[in-house]
Amino acid sequence: MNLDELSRQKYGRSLAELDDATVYQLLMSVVSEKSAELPLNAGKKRLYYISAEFLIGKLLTNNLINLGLYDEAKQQLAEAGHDLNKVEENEVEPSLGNGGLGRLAACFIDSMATLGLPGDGVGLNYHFGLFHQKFVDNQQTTMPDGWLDREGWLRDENTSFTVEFGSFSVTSKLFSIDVLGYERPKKNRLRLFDLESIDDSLVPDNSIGFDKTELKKNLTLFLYPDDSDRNGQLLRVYQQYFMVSNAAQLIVKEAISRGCNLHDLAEYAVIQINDTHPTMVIPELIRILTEDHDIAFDEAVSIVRSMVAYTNHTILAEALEKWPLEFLEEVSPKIAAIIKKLDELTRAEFDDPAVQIIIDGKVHMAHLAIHYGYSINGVAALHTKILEESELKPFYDIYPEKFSNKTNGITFRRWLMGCNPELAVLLDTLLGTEWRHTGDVSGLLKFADDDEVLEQLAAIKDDAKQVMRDFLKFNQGAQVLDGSIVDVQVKRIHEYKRQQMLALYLIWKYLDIKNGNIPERPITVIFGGKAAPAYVIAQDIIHLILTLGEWIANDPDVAPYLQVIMIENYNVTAAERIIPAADISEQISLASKEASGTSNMKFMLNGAVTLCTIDGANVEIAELVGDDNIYTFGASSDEVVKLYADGSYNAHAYYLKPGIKLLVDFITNPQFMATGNAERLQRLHDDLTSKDWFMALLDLEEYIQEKELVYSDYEDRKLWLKKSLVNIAMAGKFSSDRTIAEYNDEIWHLQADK
Ligand code: GLS
Repeated sequence: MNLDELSRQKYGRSLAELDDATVYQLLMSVVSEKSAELPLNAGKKRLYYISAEFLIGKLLTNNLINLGLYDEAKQQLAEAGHDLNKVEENEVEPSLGNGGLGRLAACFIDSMATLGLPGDGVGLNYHFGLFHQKFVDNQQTTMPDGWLDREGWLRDENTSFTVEFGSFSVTSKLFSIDVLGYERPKKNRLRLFDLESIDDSLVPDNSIGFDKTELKKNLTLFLYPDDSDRNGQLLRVYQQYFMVSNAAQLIVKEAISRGCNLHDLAEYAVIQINDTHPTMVIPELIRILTEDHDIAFDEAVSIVRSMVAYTNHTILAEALEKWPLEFLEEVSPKIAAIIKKLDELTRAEFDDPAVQIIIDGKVHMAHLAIHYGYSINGVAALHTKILEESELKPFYDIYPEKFSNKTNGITFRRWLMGCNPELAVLLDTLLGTEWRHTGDVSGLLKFADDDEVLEQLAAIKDDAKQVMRDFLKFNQGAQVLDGSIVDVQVKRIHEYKRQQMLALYLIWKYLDIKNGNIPERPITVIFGGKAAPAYVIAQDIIHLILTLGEWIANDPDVAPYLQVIMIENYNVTAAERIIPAADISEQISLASKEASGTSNMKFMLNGAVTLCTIDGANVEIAELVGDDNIYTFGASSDEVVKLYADGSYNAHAYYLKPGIKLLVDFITNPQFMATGNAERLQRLHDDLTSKDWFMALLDLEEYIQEKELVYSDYEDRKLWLKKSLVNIAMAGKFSSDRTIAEYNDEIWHLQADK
């Protein structure tokens, strides 16, 4: 690849003469052409990973890495005076996901391609994504995220299917994005279904409101459209059926083209459903086999049952979907009829009311997936244990052999090689380049007492902090304090993740500094994340954080030592700039509630030290790094489960503790309130003092203590750098290549292509 020559051919100018936007176009066309030439991973059996979300992030750097062109491109650009990071600013990030669930799907398709496993991601091509977050008056506002206009990776597959709903039908249109494996000669795809009759003009420029009843025009406008009313809920069911009907038709068509007679469909295809959103693929496949291919109902059920596997990603009731049967009857009477038949079959077999599919007129999607799939897995050891022993115990008692754990992972291509190239190069120097293929970075451990290596790690962290500073400055004009410790909590805003607990700590710290206790060094606390538009308290939490940030910035006694930055529109791109710079990784969910978490893994791999509750994959991180290299606090998952079971948590009693009351009441202190939105702050205060469903006050005192310990340990430079090194060295387990190899060995049984 000679970029200068290509530039001259294409634009009649040298590479040095191009502006960054044109350099981006040039690189993008080089990468697209190379990937278009790659054949697909082939094999008799293919995997279809169906997911409502794929949070894939920008693709240029990732694809350059996977094609083995990254170093070359970077060097040629540098010689011509260009910086790849700057060039990349011209790429728009696809808006196809929300949080960890969607990012996991993206890591998984990357790992599938890297392992040469024949399989594709299948989802929807949302025109305006989730939403674009903007802060106005210290509050979240939501705008359509019109990413498609400037996107260049989508390819039209010239494939369409008809999807029949109860009272009308629509035609789909299939697009795909190439998914490249790391230094692999073959590829997979992300297949994204769109709607022929989609109408972007339903969406105004500056709002995410639109006519939810115009189904022929709106099905692929937004991911997770507001479902606080009936029309919104119905729309979600329409979307889901649209997604899985297309997926099922695609699967059957492709299997037939590879020689399948449909009686043997399970030898040709396996489906992993990512959470419950794609569950209707089960009745839809049964429908296609019986209605279009004359296969008897019982046989169709047993075929489908041997090819669908389900991953559970949460125990939060709100996310375990239960749709009123009448909705399904409206969306697709045929699917509703099949679900009723399946429900009768399980009723005949099992007496326990808790395991039925239709309960009080509602269809429990997870129950459908467990009965009529062959595998169910949780996403971290603790989460799977909770599923087996409590949340899904009645199912585990029936089908113990269907249950397994698959601890999540992250792709090291994006979360190390791409976002932290300096660290990757240091690992190459110390360990050789094998780790790039195996994910095994444990060899680093032997340098734990090597001062030179520790100083190299420190220098890499400093450089990453500079990249972060530039990003925050460019993105939102934020000025990070010089020489500060960087303490980060980035993830969807949700009460169970307890951003409000970190906010209460910040109030404590603010008051402590006001009392004259000046920290050893400045502290920068960074938040990032979106709140669902219908989730009022989550938006109140954002408001508290932003108001607090402003309050502190305006107080000259405190501002030099403490700052709070909330990243606007947190996304994959922001994560890539922030995570390598972090010193402290905040993983402070209420124990039992975070199924796994994956930012914990990304931070660890980039040398941050974790401050956490014993929840999700934190448990496995703690086991790997040992007590000296992690900070844990708070009630255990068993204790929390018990508090919920006996209803004995009393938020008000905790609030009345003097040390806590002072902090919580700060939220409604008249001067503070006057700088923000009184209604929001009052509501949050009331919630914390009377309900506090996710028990932020329960762990607050211990959290404050542990944070102080973390900050003081940070001052022991050598000790801290060693902790950081151990974290990097032990992160190998969390490569998504390991996770996907486990899925394949234990669930999918695909033959890897050469
Ligand atoms: C989630 C969980 O909340 C995360 O803990 C988990 O890491 C992720 C991927 O398994 O799935 N479940 C969910 O509904 N959204 C998530 O991010």
